[in-house]
Amino acid sequence: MLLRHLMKTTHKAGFVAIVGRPNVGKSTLLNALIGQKVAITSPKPQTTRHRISGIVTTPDYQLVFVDTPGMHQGKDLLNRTIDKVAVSSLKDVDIVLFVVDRKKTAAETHIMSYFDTLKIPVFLLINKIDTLASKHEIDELIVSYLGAYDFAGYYPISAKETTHLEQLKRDLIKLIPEGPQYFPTDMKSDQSDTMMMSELIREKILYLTEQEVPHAVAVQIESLADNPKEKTLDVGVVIIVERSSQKMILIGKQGEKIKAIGTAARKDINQYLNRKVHLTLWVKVKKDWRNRPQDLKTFGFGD
Ligand SMILES: Nc1nc2c(ncn2[C@@H]2O[C@H](COP(=O)(O)OP(=O)(O)OP(=O)(O)O)[C@@H](O)[C@H]2O)c(=O)[nH]1
Ligand SMILES: [Mg+2]
Repeated sequence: MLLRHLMKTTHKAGFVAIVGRPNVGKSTLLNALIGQKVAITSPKPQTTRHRISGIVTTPDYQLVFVDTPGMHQGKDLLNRTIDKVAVSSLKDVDIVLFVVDRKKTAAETHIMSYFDTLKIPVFLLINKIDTLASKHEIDELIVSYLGAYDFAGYYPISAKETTHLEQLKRDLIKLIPEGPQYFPTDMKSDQSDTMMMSELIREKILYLTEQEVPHAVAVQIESLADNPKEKTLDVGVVIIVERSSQKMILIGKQGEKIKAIGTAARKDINQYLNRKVHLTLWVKVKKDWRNRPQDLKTFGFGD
């Protein structure tokens, strides 16, 4: 009787890394698994730049999902620094989810080479199955990965439509070890409110600008102040770009672009913080910041 009671109360805890090429849907998957938006997503590659954990807590277990930047062997220092973040996330986790959205190519093979030294289960997740026409297409995709790595499981999913995610979660819970609850029950993410604010602003820039501009941007929250008179949180934001031509694009004709970015970001931040915010956006040029180690450090990149 006592033994049964003890067995029933055994608590499990595990860390699960989400890795893959840019734009395959890793952050969309993270949000779907957590059940709320903890990471920004966009149709443009290289959306995620930092490791972000999302946390699922129940009385019986805690699953910590670690979203990572898409791995893609980029050339500039920022991208190389970001790639290292993804690779280092493979250490210190219990399970890896390798997300793909197409048949195996050299890019996927390169990522799989990092799995060779791992002694933990790696699941292959075939995402975006809502865009595939038939089961036959899904099978063909899986077949292209057979023999490339000894995956612990194959999961056709749709992060966008949350297809087959419950099955995936159930299997993860089976594999994670016994362990304590590492994070408080109500904590959904390890990202601070300030970080999330700057990410939401960057998300709007990803949606509202084109070509190299979104990737040349860093967003920094410079000041936060309660405004009791207006009952708002006043937020001063600096958007850093690499060239004055990018600054002009970001501001737009008669400031239209920056205004649209501010309006869209304000709406999301209001909702996220559940309070009214007032954003003041400044655009500054910092030449070639993506290749300057000191600037990267200042903007919080690296491990
Ligand atoms: N149709 C469909 N689209 C999806 C699915 N999952 C993600 N997407 C879309 O794919 C795009 C990229 O999604 P993200 O979640 O930002 O991708 P990511 O892998 O985190 O990208 P990086 O952070 O750049 O590495 C977005 O437009 C998503 O809406 C899916 O299951 N089906
Ligand atoms: Mg992402």
